[in-house]
Amino acid sequence: MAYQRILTVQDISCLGQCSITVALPILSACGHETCILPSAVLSTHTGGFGMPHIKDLTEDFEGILDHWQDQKFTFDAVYTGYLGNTRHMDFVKRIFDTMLVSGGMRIVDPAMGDHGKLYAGFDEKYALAMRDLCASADVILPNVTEACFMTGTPYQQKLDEAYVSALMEKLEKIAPNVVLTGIGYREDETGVLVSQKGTRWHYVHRKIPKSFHGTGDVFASAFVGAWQQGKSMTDAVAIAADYTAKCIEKTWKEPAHWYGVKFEEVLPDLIKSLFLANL
Ligand code: PXL
Repeated sequence: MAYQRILTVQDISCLGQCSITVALPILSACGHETCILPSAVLSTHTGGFGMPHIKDLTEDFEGILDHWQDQKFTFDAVYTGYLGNTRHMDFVKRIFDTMLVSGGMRIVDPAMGDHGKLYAGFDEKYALAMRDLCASADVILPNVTEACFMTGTPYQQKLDEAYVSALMEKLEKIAPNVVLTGIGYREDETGVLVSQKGTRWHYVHRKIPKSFHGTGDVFASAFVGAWQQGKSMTDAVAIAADYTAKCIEKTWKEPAHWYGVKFEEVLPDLIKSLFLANL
């Protein structure tokens, strides 16, 4: 088992099953030491609870990073999600440049939008700064909305292969490995289109006709956990996509649980697919 020290940089949404409250348990379940750098503390995520209380933590980054550098801490991988403002990105670049072991992985989920729109509080300037951060990553995990904002592509809800291929071509110019989520060409299908150093493949799975906040974080965390566990990128994508689909299946028939997915009850399945199945 590959026990890795992974740093994840994203917000703490106190309630809402996204960002750090998802990444930490999933990475731990995947068998990794997980360190956190919270970009902000929000009473909830920004997707439907009204205006959350927000405590931005940018001012604390300098002191935290200085202490870590003083202690000579290093990480095997750094995985970023929802950040909140462009100043966080400069700190993330500093971490990429100074705190990764040799050969350590820089993984950026440009979490900033969905369904053709940016999340509340983000604008096109933020999206372009995120493109810049993605350009310093080894792997990026955008959905179609994020890919469109970073590449100046008009958003299209109904996808076809020509549109997706052109979008992927633009993303391949940003980062060497691209994991583009939410790609399906039929009503009942969705999937992940991957470009690993220019070699593309499409992992297709069943689409459940309901979407939830935080599923991008569930997928990205499981992908990072599996990939850092030594799985190939193909297997890590399949494991993460299957796990995310199971989380949605657990949740989608419960209208009261609209704000996130019940990822906890299917953690044993994720652990089995990592350590027991011969994938
Ligand atoms: O990646 C989802 C997410 C994370 N953090 C915050 C959010 C959202 C989605 O809305 O608002 C604060």
